[in-house]
Amino acid sequence: MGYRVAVVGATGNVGREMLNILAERQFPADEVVALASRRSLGSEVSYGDKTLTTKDLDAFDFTGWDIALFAIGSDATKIYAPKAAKAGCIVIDNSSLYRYDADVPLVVPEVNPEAVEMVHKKNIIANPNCSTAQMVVALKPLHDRARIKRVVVSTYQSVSGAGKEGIDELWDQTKSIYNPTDDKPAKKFTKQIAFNVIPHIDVFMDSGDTKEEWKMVAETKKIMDSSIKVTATCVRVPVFVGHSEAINIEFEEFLDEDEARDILREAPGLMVIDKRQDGGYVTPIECVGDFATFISRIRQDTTVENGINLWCVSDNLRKGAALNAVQIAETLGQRVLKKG
Ligand code: 11C
Repeated sequence: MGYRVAVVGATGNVGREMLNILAERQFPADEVVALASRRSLGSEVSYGDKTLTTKDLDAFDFTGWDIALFAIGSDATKIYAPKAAKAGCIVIDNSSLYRYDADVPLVVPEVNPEAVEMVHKKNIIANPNCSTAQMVVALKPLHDRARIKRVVVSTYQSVSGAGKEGIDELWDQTKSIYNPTDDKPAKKFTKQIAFNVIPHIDVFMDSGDTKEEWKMVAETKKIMDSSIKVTATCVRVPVFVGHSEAINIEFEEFLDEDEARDILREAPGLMVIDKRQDGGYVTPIECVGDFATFISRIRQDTTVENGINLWCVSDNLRKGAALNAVQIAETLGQRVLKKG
């Protein structure tokens, strides 16, 4: 006997990827339902070789459903996630609403799979922000070996992190550059994104950091180790899919670059492509549609006592969102629900 799974927000970029990944990974589902707001009601979405017609989230009764993968904004999640959880359906939530709640585990299965076992406190598990998820997969095996003291990360984040409107804005502005009569002013982003970069993701906080930068700090501490210091600069770049990160890591113990490369090669969820030659590294366009987080440019940072630099790239709609959510569902099945 398998699981009954609801995908909430099934017509969005992340919801569609959740359905693709459930099918690709042959998640043991007896039944899958696609739920959406009334606005997208009746839309068709693919689930493997099947087509599902979306049902009305507002009228849906979660009783008897095992798992709901939520990919709607925090405001709607606030209404529907407690309803599902109360009905006995475990919510795996991609929004930021519950991530910092002490009674809600924040899980990246390669890093802290055991955290799913505290799901029963609220029947909710949170999925981290995309930029955090790929980073902690890379940091964890290195931390286990040499204890990380401090991380300095600069991100290069694709427009799909800002949803369909972000994708459309990059596309429209890029086309309009060649047709000056068809001006496309910035709407979703605060400045022109085509042929530009914008050092601003999410809202500004009193500290001067943006919320995206704050999330990388808070989530890394919750998922991995509260003693790790993280400082981040998050930048939007004109790339459709795939977030990249330049990560500088300081350890308590010395870690040689070759040993770091060997550790990363063996670690779950990672693929090391690191040849010190033209093109011997991964760029975002090459990681689209993949499950792995790619690591390149591993090298010693000799300006500090025990430092390593690396380059980390992943599909933000997959490891950064839908894949991690499905992996949480798999982990939940193995460790908690144990059906079949
Ligand atoms: C971005 N990382 O690239 C964001 C999107 O907290 O889940 C995901 C925001 C979140 O804009």
